[in-house]
Amino acid sequence: MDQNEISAVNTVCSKNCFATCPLKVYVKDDKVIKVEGNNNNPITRGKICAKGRVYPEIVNSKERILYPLKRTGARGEGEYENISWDEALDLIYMHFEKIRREDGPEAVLYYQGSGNFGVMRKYAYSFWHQFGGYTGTIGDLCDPAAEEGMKYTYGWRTQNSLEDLLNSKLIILWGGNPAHTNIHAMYFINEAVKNGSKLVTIDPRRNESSSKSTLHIYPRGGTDGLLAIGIAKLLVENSIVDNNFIEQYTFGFEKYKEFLKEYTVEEVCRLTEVPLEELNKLVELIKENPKYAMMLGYGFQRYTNGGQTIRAVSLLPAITGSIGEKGCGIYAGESQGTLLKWPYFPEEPTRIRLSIPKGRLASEIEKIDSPKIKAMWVEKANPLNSNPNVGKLKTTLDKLDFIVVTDSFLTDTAKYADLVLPAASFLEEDDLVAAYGHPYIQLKQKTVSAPGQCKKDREIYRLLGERFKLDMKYLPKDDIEILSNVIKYSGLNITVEEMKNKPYIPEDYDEIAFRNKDFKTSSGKIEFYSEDIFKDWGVNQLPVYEEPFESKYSSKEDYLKYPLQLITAHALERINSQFTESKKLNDIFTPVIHIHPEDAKVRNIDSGDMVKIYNQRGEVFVKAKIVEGIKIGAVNVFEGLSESTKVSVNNLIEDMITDMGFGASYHTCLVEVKKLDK
Ligand SMILES: Nc1nc2c(c(=O)[nH]1)N[C@H]1C(S)=C(S)[C@@H](COP(=O)(O)OP(=O)(O)OC[C@H]3O[C@@H](n4cnc5c(=O)[nH]c(N)nc54)[C@H](O)[C@@H]3O)O[C@H]1N2
Ligand SMILES: Nc1nc2c(c(=O)[nH]1)N[C@H]1C(S)=C(S)[C@@H](COP(=O)(O)OP(=O)(O)OC[C@H]3O[C@@H](n4cnc5c(=O)[nH]c(N)nc54)[C@H](O)[C@@H]3O)O[C@H]1N2
Ligand code: SF4
Ligand SMILES: [Mo]
Repeated sequence: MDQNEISAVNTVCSKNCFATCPLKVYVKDDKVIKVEGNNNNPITRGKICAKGRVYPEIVNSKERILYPLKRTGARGEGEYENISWDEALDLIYMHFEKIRREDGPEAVLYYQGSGNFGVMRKYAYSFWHQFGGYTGTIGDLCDPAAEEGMKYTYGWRTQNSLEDLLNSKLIILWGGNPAHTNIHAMYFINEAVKNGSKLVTIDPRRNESSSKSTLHIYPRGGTDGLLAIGIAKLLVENSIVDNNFIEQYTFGFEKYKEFLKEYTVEEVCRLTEVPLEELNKLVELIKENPKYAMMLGYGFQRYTNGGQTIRAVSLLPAITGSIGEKGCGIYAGESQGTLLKWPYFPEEPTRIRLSIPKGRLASEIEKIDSPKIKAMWVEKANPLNSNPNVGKLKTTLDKLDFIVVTDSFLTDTAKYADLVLPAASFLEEDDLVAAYGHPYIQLKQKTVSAPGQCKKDREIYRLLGERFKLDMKYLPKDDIEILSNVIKYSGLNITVEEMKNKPYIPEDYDEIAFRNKDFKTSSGKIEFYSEDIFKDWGVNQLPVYEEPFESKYSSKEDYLKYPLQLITAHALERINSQFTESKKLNDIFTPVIHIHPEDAKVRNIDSGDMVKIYNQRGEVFVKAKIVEGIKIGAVNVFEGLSESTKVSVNNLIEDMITDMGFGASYHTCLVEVKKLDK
């Protein structure tokens, strides 16, 4: 092809985002010049967000790391010299081999984040298994409390198709903000509302998805489990119950009914700070529409009680039999990733120590012994920005002998590394990506060559394997051959060639989740009462409410000093810590703290004032923005802002984990806010 011609390549956005949009990427002279949505997916309908459109700016950015970098300054300073790949591999070999010999392979912590999705992530284990072992993480920063909560209640996580929202007369959006985080779901919600559906939103913030809601409920953060108990009580007391459904398809309802008696509605209203009229309004709406759609976000499971909260909330539709039919059900994300099977695992060594919860990295690295962690490998992650308790994590990481980070940018974490390896971007590789917001599996096609000396993570592992004299030959060198084999091994009825133009949907995909009431719990039913949850996590079989670890009632002394509850919702212009390199996005997005007028007034704060947000763990400086639509006593700063913008909100958050799933409990956090002198 003529080098000056513009070509369009079909690929997919593989960032950690519900949407997983198919993209049309325009390329000229091996450079990405423009990105558009691809029309070939009925859910995404050719639409993409502003982040998708700034990819040319990101992948062509002057800030991209193009060579392996060896640290020359102190950790965190960002002083590096360029070195060759040969030197970089030698350095890794020298450190890792010594550690493996003297301390054992478990002295290396392997840390993989969610910066880029695709089945090729599994390639890493070809190296780590043959290395003889490692220490790995358990749980996740994201939503494992939701995953576990759903598992013990419904057996697994799935949802009706997004199109089916158009059949819902009532949609309850609970602790989610799809206008930012799941734009295609928001489209279907808006269409449903246009057609006359009612929308209820439940969030301590009147969030960006609430504008069309008929009812917005502002619970005190972390009390949603209790709120759900209150609603369940009112449903049961008013006989808004589908007894047939309950009898046939659920387990433990009688015990649950007894359990509801332990709570009074007055207590629910007092602790959740939701007025009884609002509870009644919601119950009235459910009475009118007992079959409704409930969309769960992740914001309300980022608390120490997150798993039980998800159980309490997700049980509500079961009470009115609102499961397994058109226009109803729970939207909790898809689990299509499990359909992609990786055929290339070398034999698993016995010395894999999976023991450090990602959400407690700061505290656990130091505690672990025999052997102690000496080195760390970080890929697709930015823990010094994304993980809780960043201040403590810095101190912890500073004690390690050797840190390797692979990334495209000199992130907060990369600045702590001894060696930074230049990663190819997602537009420079082939892969298969399963979405979690819709059921399609799509092909990510390489659109351009990786610039400079950048390499795909898997190429890095191949080189490393060869340097360690491991057997890397069993993995085909050609990525398309690997993907073809994944497709065959996973039993998908499609070829890589066909996927270039169309997304894949499994033949047995059903747009109605649980149509056959096939709940994969121990009892085969929806479990109001779960024996397994007690056995596996030591929590109550019933969704008992517990105050979050740090709150107005559970840590009264702290509350006197830090009386505001900090929420860190996800921003429209970011995917977690990513996209800070885009000037176009930075121009439209300034870090601020949202604060209620009454909370601002007593602190003498006006919109635009610089304020300090602080607590016992750290401090952060931002501008204030006074907003009516936030609960009194709660403040919000969007998460994921880079330290280079002087906002690292995770300085303020304790590295506590959730009641199940080893999740991070980001929203369990009290702070105070103070106006800064000009
Ligand atoms: N644009 C964009 N899209 C994204 C991401 C991103 O960073 N940016 N990240 C992706 C990832 S990794 C994830 S996990 C998802 C997250 O997707 P969402 O769950 O939709 O997003 P969050 O902002 O975490 O939380 C949603 C809402 O929960 C509210 N909330 C906080 N505490 C409580 C509470 O106690 N009760 C209730 N009822 N609500 C509460 C917050 O105010 C927020 O509006 O989005 C994905 N999509
Ligand atoms: N306060 C607060 N903090 C949060 C949250 C919150 O709600 N509140 N949400 C949390 C959630 S839900 C999540 S999922 C986490 C995510 O946190 P992380 O797992 O850290 O993910 P990202 O910030 O998306 O990306 C991390 C890095 O991956 C790099 N990267 C991208 N693609 C590649 C690649 O192909 N190879 C390599 N080697 N690197 C690549 C990016 O440049 C980026 O620096 O953040 C969490 N942090
Ligand atoms: S970030 Fe999300 S919404 Fe934006 S293009 Fe990527 S997948 Fe689509
Ligand atoms: Mo996430």
